[in-house]
Amino acid sequence: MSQQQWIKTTCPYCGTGCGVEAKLNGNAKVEVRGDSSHPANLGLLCSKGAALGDTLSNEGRLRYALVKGHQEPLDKALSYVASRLSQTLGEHGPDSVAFYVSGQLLTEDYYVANKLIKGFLGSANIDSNSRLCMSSAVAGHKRAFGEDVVPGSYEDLEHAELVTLVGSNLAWCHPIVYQRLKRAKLANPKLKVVVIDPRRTDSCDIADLHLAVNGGTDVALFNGLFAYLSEHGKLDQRYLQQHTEGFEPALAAAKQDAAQLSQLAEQCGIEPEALLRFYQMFADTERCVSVFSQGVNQSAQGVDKVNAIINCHLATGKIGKLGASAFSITGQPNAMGGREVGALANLLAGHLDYQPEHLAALEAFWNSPNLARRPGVKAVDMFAKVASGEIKAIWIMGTNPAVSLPESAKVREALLACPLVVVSDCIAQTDTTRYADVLLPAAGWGERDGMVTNSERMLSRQRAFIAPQGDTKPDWYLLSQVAKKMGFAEAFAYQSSAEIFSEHAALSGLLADAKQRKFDISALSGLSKANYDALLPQRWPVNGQAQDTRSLFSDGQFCTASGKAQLIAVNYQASASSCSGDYPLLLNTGRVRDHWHTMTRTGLAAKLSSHISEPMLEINPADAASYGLADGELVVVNSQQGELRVRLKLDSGQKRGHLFMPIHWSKQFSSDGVVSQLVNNIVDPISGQPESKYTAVNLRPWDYASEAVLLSASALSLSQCQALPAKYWVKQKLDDGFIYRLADKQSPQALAAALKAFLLQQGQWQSIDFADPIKQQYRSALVVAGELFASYMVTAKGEINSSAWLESLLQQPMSDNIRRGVLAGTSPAADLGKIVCSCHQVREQTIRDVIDQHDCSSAEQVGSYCKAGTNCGSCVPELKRMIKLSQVS
Ligand SMILES: Nc1nc2c(c(=O)[nH]1)N[C@H]1C(S)=C(S)[C@@H](COP(=O)(O)OP(=O)(O)OC[C@H]3O[C@@H](n4cnc5c(=O)[nH]c(N)nc54)[C@H](O)[C@@H]3O)O[C@H]1N2
Ligand SMILES: Nc1nc2c(c(=O)[nH]1)N[C@H]1C(S)=C(S)[C@@H](COP(=O)(O)OP(=O)(O)OC[C@H]3O[C@@H](n4cnc5c(=O)[nH]c(N)nc54)[C@H](O)[C@@H]3O)O[C@H]1N2
Ligand code: SF4
Ligand SMILES: [Mo]
Repeated sequence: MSQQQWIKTTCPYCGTGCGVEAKLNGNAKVEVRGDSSHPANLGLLCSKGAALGDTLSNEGRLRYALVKGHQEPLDKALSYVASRLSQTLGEHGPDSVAFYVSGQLLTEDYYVANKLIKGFLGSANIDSNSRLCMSSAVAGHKRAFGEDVVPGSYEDLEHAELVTLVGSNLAWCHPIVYQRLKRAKLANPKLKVVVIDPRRTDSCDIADLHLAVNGGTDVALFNGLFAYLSEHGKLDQRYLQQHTEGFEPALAAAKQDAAQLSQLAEQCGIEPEALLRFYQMFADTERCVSVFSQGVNQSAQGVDKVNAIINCHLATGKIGKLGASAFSITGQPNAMGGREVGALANLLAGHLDYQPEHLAALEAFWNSPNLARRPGVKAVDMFAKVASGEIKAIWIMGTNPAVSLPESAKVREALLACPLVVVSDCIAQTDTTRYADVLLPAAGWGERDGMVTNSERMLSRQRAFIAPQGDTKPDWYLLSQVAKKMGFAEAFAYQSSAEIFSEHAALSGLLADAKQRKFDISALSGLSKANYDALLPQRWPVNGQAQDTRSLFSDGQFCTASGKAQLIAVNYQASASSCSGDYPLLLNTGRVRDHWHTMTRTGLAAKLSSHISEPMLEINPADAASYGLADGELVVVNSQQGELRVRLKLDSGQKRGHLFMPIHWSKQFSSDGVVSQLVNNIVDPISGQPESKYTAVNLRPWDYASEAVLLSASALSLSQCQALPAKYWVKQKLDDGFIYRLADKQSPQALAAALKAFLLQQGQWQSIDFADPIKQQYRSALVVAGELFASYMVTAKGEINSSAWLESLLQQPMSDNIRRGVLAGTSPAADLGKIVCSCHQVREQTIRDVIDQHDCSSAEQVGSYCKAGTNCGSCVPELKRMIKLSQVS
């Protein structure tokens, strides 16, 4: 492999599945750019994709295997895993072992994990973090279409005249799909966009209508639409007759929820006129696409929500046509691949089900000695069984459940008590690797090779372009070695991902005639390694028949026994976790623009860490006022599951009574940021997906006395600092070090003394100090040989306005400058504020200055002066808000 050539691969983040080109430059740094030949993104990348090179540092990398904390040769560690798994199986049977896997594994890793546990260990206890993500969509698709099929493709957006985003913040979570939508809207002024989301998100920037619904009310809203369509003669009777079943009971149920528009609107928390306007838009537009994501799936009624949406599309025949589709947009880069290989407890493999004919075919195909014959446990139950001791060995790969599962404190306790916890990861220290008896070094993005499938069923290759570090190996290799050591050498003799993919493709053709299965890529089985390596992105099915894969079900033939789609009778139910006197507020959780999940990768990039540098709790200003709380204050938020401290952010885009907190901060980055410790583990009864968007909570002030900003050239273990009893802290990566934000109950003077004592424990440093006891300001720099090691400023609660001068110290080698900085508490460099445009690193103040100086009235104008917003466009909504603000003031 030549290191200097651009290698085509795929972005490892969201389900958009953008094509990326990467290469090593002369300084051993990885450069990336968008792949203009990839059909998903045509060369565009968002801020996270563009910063991929910055996340490939050696920092914190897991390079070698560890058994009980001691480094071991990989082969020895794998032997240990094999013997402990065999022993557990022998003593306690197949139900005592479990694999918890991830939509970030490649298809080949996923396939081998599923084959090993279901086909050879005899247990179906394999579940994926996709349970927390896509499982309601999977179940909804199966109920409606007979198979888990996303009917549409991104091209639908370019052909639609109404795109409704339901519980999807596309602008931040699928930025390149959002850019496609935005461009489509510019090209076709008839295209209307509706956003259904309790929050006013950046996706509302291009919305013609925003329905700020009460959390959890989508079934009622779509039932109302169904009833409206019926009442106004807008159903497609011919389509219903020829291609569907279940119409009458589904409509009757819908009508029960929708007796009166005014009542319905009140239940949904919106104006009747707005609701009516949406209903009219849907009724009067032929080509409608409803894009839905976690605001739909992550609900105790997630599957019903999915079917309530699909019902409206089926009843109007708005499906299976370019520009007309119900479009579940997947979260992770290979969530779809995981569904193909069946690595969820209730799926088998290759879209086969637990039924005798399918089991027999799979058993023969795998030559399986011990095929699991019934579904295993789903994620939340899996960890409950780990806690109760029924599961005694768990292998976690490519996911961080100590942060991402609901009631995360209980998950941590379960892992602590489990006799065997194996974790494969690329990063040595995560909240989950802490609990590992065996840590296996997994090859990461750039080092591994395989297939992913994006939201629109597009298979794309991830290709390696850097050498693996230390003993790191792809997950399929780790799994195959353990399988061999457990006595299954023949079935796991894989030498390459190409061989595994070929087997997976062949399996997808099993029983192809017996069922109208859409997932069939059997034409790709038997690909040579060279052809696999050269494979161009393509959408399934790939079964040797010429067909247009952009819109499936265009012939009105579905995958059910009758060939007809099913309308499902669903009724709105209030959430099981209701807001009441003790917990009057609804906590919603989700994502921010520049971070990915538990930050193990995006947290390494300074570029991505500045847009939002601290976890925050967003609240409507009127709610904050009624609690007597101010913007920027640290507060305590508590639920029945636990409590944490978080910085309050007033945001008029929040609905009254609703709060929002991001999911990204783990214990590696903060003392209190793990929001899942508050989230209840109520799940959808069909899909088992947790209701991550809905937890009843309460709020109160936190009485702290002092705050600090601490700069350090190297990472510090603040959680170990005994002198900080309250220990609120958050860590942020900078280019040359780290910045910590702290708060404490001690006086500023005591906090300053505690910090100094802690820092002096780290080495023999000379300190330069400033103290103003009247103003309660304390500043200090610790220097050795003219080099800054750490510096901090401490003030009373709420008095820290900026940390810019501290950050600027890192770039100054001269101790005189440092001394001046500490004494003055100001920086020679101006405070430019947070980064707004990550791609071009443009900060807030620069943008404000440009707006003022040039009297800008559009984001394009701002971009022409300072480049902000001119690459991925994700910050354009923020630029527009800044322009609006400047016009008001
Ligand atoms: N930047 C970034 N992008 C990502 C990810 C990331 O970590 N960071 N993760 C990826 C993954 S795995 C996923 S699954 C996707 C998720 O992508 P999205 O689903 O778009 O993201 P979320 O922020 O989880 O939630 C979407 C919206 O649902 C709204 N919502 C909450 N409750 C309700 C409700 O009851 N009804 C309705 N209609 N809306 C509601 C929330 O307010 C939120 O704005 O993002 C992917 N892309
Ligand atoms: N409250 C709340 N909770 C949520 C959500 C929410 O909206 N609200 N969203 C849920 C959703 S949709 C999702 S998808 C989950 C995501 O949650 P997680 O899957 O737990 O989050 P990640 O940080 O993506 O974890 C991936 C881990 O895999 C490691 N890794 C990366 N590449 C590889 C590899 O090639 N091999 C191996 N073995 N490891 C690798 C990373 O270092 C990291 O530790 O969170 C869920 N939890
Ligand atoms: S939209 Fe961004 S994060 Fe998602 S695949 Fe494309 S570049 Fe990666
Ligand atoms: Mo997800």
